[in-house]
Amino acid sequence: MPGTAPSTLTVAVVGATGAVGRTMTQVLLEKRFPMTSLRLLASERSAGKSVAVPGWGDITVELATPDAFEGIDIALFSAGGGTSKELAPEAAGRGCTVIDNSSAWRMEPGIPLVVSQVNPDDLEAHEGIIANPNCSTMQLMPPMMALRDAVGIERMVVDTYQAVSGTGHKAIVELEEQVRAHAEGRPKVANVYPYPIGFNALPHIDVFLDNGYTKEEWKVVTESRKILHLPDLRVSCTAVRVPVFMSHSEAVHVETTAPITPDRARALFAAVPGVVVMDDPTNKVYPLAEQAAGSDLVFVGRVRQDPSIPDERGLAFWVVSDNLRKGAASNAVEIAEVLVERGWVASASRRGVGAGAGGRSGA
Ligand code: NAP
Ligand code: 3JN
Repeated sequence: MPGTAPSTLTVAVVGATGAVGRTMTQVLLEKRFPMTSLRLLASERSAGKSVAVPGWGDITVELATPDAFEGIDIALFSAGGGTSKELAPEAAGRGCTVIDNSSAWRMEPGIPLVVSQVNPDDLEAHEGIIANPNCSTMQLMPPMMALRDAVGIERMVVDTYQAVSGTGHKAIVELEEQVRAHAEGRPKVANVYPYPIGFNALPHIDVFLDNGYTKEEWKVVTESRKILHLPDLRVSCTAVRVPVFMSHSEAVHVETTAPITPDRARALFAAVPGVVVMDDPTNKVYPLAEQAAGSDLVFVGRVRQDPSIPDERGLAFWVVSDNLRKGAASNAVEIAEVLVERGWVASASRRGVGAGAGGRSGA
């Protein structure tokens, strides 16, 4: 039975001074999220500093400690996996619903891993911690859901072209500096990445695993299976960092169970909320990273048959989305919106869905 949403909501952004945290605050304000109080949390490096928040005045950044979560209804975390591991259970134990943007909890059984328009029903059973997927997984899921539901999917091969903003503000500054250095004939100095990212393509995102894949690539494999409820889906991924500031692009090859034509796929994609099909190559219409930046939409184009798969069961397409918005902050806020709409802000046990009962926003 759904609980009742509190009439006054206190929301916290944890990691509020970072690239993702700042976007989370911006998206909360843009969407007019129904909060009556906004708290900004970070480490001791930023605690005590003041942040100007349009419409809310200057908000003082607080130190993220377990007790800081007393009285907070929803906390959007983007302060790294270590902070999430330590503080998310502390927050949840104090009645706060955590929407975590790190990889710390994504593959934990019982923790919902949710793309707002793909598997929102998975939120109902949450026990205080909800995981937001990796940005590369995120933008793939709405079109893949459409194919799964219409014709079934057997296999997916994804190659990513990822923007430097996925590494945070320091990587944006490094690319800018390397572009300047190139123009001025100076050497390009790499600090953030193992090699210069300027005028380069680095097939190395996150650490290498024993199986030869990077952790970023393996997140796409495992997270896709969990979100789509397809534990046996065959997936391979190559993740590449490219000298783009904003928006990740992906080349996707899918083997479907039943035949599908590109025309039908375009119609299926266009019917998914939050997906826009841009596919008129003769007029040079296809999704571009620069155009997607600042949008919460997922753009799909270059839809064509993959002739390497028989019986019209192969499809190739190109997916682009703003990695800091739909890929991180906007999906987290969309999850919070679903929780409020459905009265699921408190955990299932506090709502009385599980063994427990009672709770601040419980029925
Ligand atoms: P960033 O720009 O470096 O910001 C990190 C933020 O975390 C800052 O606000 C920092 O606060 C805070 N922080 C660091 N250690 C902390 C601690 N011990 N306690 C509290 N706050 C702490 O990084 P970002 O690019 O925003 O990314 C942040 C995290 O979001 C990543 O580590 C990752 O887990 C996640 N992320 C997810 C996606 C995705 O695909 N969904 C994409 C990018 C990032 P100070 O100002 O005090 O240092
Ligand atoms: O590199 C990108 O484009 C996305 C980066 C995501 C990221 C960066 C640092 C740590 C993550 C993530 O969300 O998977 C993490 C992490 O929490 O593992």
